[in-house]
Amino acid sequence: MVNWLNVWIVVALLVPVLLSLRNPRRESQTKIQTLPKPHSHKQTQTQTLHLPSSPSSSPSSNSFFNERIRDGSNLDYDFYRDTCPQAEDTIRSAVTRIFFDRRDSAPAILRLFFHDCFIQGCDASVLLDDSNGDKNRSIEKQAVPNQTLRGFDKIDLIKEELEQACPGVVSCADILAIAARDFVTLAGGPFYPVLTGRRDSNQSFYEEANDQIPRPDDNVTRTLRLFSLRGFNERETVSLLGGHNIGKIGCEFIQERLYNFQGTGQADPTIPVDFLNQMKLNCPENDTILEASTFEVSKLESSHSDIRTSYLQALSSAIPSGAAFDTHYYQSLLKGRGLLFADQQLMSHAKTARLVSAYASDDGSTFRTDFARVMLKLSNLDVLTGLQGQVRLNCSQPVSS
Ligand code: HEM
Ligand SMILES: *[C@@H]1O[C@H](CO)[C@@H](O)[C@H](O)[C@H]1NC(C)=O
Ligand SMILES: *[C@@H]1O[C@H](CO)[C@@H](O)[C@H](O)[C@H]1NC(C)=O
Ligand SMILES: *[C@@H]1O[C@H](CO)[C@@H](O)[C@H](O)[C@H]1NC(C)=O
Ligand SMILES: *[C@@H]1O[C@H](CO)[C@@H](O)[C@H](O)[C@H]1NC(C)=O
Ligand SMILES: *[C@@H]1O[C@H](CO)[C@@H](O)[C@H](O)[C@H]1NC(C)=O
Ligand SMILES: CC(=O)N[C@H]1CO[C@H](CO)[C@@H](O)[C@@H]1O
Repeated sequence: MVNWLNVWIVVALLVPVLLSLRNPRRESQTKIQTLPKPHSHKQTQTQTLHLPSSPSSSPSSNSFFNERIRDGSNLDYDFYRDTCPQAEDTIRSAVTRIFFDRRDSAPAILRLFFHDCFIQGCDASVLLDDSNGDKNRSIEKQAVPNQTLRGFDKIDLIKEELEQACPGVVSCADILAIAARDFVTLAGGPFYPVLTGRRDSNQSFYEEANDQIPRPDDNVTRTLRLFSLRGFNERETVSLLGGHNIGKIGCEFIQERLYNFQGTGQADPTIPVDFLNQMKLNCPENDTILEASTFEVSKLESSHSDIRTSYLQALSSAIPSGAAFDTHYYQSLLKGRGLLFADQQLMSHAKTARLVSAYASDDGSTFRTDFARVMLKLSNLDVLTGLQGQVRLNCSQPVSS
């Protein structure tokens, strides 16, 4: 009884916060409803949350138990307090150990988490190695914009530790959500609370990932549209892209921008000359093509990461300290020095450009506050809870029913 009381106190405290994080603009609400996803009617559930002020009225709704809930109001504070009280500590110490061994794990896991939540919600679908036991079907992690995702082994490592401590209890989706938060914090980013109780999907979503993961050559219109379909407004989108403060970008993602922009055979004319030369030096022409053909020949001994040797370090990662999560991403955009076309596009739309300037113009506190809020919102996106989904034993395999 006491536990349930606690749960409702926490829910009562959190619902107003969560509602305040919701996009108040009607525009994206209507866009959400046109989302061509099989579960699109779940949005009505989210909208009804506006009306009742008492949190206890939402679980009484029928669809509560069947639909993914967009705003995470069905998640719980410290969900594992009885079933695996050490879960969050275990994750934090594993993440800390991994981070000090491989600092580049932080951007890898942050990106993995973004890709997971963006496609059918934070349900660990991106971690699956097959789709419903059908190894012939393509899976999310093979979808084109996904191809260079890394860090799966780190999540497996953490999962193994938790399986030893509390077998079959902690979902891969929760592990990924908490690990992403802990990595962000270690990398110098802001701390934000992560609720728990996510369940894992039993399937992977290849077509959706191919279609809906933003692409590096997307214009700002498409980028904003993809994010608004998930309830993120312009401000939230611009702050979320601040994830590009850390990590590295494979040259293949900017080849076309440097050498054959929109089929012109030329570089993107908006890139400042000195920056263009610097990027070309890091990413020589035809590099990936050459490597790709080598790949065909030496497929057997060459693992995927060996093929892609040329990386352009995001300009931050030269700074080894925790200072990477500052405003340099936005300052680069102001100077026309964004790495991806999609990054720089934020400057070509009045509203997003204003936001970039705003983030770049103080000590970073506006960005950090917004980034914490938007990560909290991302973490709650379309989660499965209760009897939905499952808890995987191995993050790359669904539990067969
Ligand atoms: C318009 C939206 C976005 C596009 C087009 C995009 C695209 C990309 C691309 C092409 C890479 C390079 C991957 C590689 O070379 O292996 C990358 C890296 C990365 N992205 Fe994004 N991304 C977007 C939004 C986001 C968001 C919202 C986040 C997180 C909040 C994020 C986090 C990262 C991180 C941390 C990396 C570095 C990964 C690493 O070092 O392994 N991205 N992104
Ligand atoms: C996968 O494809 C192979 C050959 O294309 C076929 O023999 C096998 O039965 C398929 N497996 C499944 C699970 O569909
Ligand atoms: C996967 O879950 C969905 C509902 O979430 C269910 O309809 C389907 O039968 C499940 N598939 C398998 C193979 O368990
Ligand atoms: C942006 O890209 C979409 C397709 O991805 C295209 O339909 C649209 O015309 C583009 N908008 C601009 C302003 O280039
Ligand atoms: C790159 O490839 C294109 C087309 O194959 C070719 O025309 C060009 O000369 C190559 N550039 C370099 C630097 O090798
Ligand atoms: C999890 O499943 C993968 C196959 O998808 C397998 O390679 C791996 O060894 C399994 N991990 C554990 C801990 O059993
Ligand atoms: C990084 C990567 O694999 N890029 C590929 C994206 O998809 C297009 C079209 O399918 C390929 O041409 C790229 O090589």
